[in-house]
Amino acid sequence: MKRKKIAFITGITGQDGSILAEFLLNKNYIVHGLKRRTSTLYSTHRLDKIYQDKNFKKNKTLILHYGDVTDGLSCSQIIKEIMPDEIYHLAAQSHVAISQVTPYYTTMVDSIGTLNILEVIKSIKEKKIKFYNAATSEMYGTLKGKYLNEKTQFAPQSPYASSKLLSYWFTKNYRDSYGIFASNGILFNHEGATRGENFVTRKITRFVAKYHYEKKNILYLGNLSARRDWGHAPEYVVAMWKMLQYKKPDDFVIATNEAHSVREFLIEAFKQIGVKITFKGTGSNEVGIDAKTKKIIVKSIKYYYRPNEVEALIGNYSKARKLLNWKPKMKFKSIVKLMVKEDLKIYLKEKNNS
Ligand code: NAP
Ligand code: G4F
Repeated sequence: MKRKKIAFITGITGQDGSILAEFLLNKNYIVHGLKRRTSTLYSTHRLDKIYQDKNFKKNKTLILHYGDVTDGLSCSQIIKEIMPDEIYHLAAQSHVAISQVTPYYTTMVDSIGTLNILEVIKSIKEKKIKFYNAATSEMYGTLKGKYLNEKTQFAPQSPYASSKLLSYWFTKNYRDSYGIFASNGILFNHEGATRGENFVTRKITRFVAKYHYEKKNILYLGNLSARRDWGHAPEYVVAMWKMLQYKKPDDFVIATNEAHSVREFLIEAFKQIGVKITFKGTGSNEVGIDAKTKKIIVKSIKYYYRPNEVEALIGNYSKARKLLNWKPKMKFKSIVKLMVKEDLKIYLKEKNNS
């Protein structure tokens, strides 16, 4: 019988890590994940779906290990114990605005965390462990009238983006200097039903679900004109896996070649509950109005504006299409629809449990 491949995922409790774990288990991998100690037991809620699957106990192996990517010693002990074939390094302080108030911490996790894992891989001589690094489109900074690809120059505009750029370079340097199979996935924004609640898409879809049932409150946001290339997260984890199955390590942009504004996201999300939203004003004075009731339901406020905001990002995924045979499937409107639909269900579930 063929030996099962072993994967180790840092950031397994996050949006991408939990989706990737499910994908790899379905591909018959043994999956190990790194989880942080928290004061509640519920940091693993995104993995519940896997544990609740009735085939899980029979056929699947998912093992979680306590640790932290800033603690090189614990990472080393775990990796040497499990000796994975592939490491998917997704752990990060992944919120751009929060990186602006925690720049040191963000750098320790997002840059030094990556270095810690690469050092362990370098020290292991008896196995060639493949490494995936979660790089990001934020490394480019504001788009200057072009579709961004692997050759575009980076110009990071936040501590998050700068620390991810260092992590990108560590990955490339360890590949070029030590022959490690280390690839960077330069992923553009990707969303889904389990997206963190303080990213703009999920913040909107959670509010819309609540508004549908309660018909009250105002959603406070920042820059409604910001444009992002939003894809569907489950498709993006497939790209991560494809990068590590490719014949050689390399760097790949994963995107949709399309961008939409936060305002367009709002219009589409409210449409799902039969609400037409119109806008008045500009910048941090802009408001969104329920066209039927004439009530203000969205307000742009300075508090959520970022210093040195990345105004727009659009990716060009041609290299991934050509070399990995990867392309995005779900379009913007379907992503919004899916997220609102799931949040309507979640609203009712939370209501019934309270
Ligand atoms: P996420 O939902 O914020 O998940 C981040 C994960 O990292 C969580 O499991 C978190 O654990 C873990 N983590 C944070 N600090 C850690 C530490 N010091 N040690 C160990 N684990 C730690 O992020 P995501 O959206 O899944 O994104 C996955 C990765 O891709 C991140 O590196 C992100 O920067 C990058 N990325 C994301 C996107 C996107 O649009 N989603 C685009 C480009 C790049 P807790 O659950 O305990 O907090
Ligand atoms: O949803 P966001 O916070 O995502 P952002 O900053 O683009 O970062 C995400 O995507 C990156 C890939 O490009 C990842 F690397 C990163 O880890 C993360 O997953 O904000 C999107 C846009 C921004 O321009 C922001 O200024 O929405 C704007 N925005 C407007 N009002 C808001 C809000 N963002 C948030 N989080 N909250 C608001 O109230």
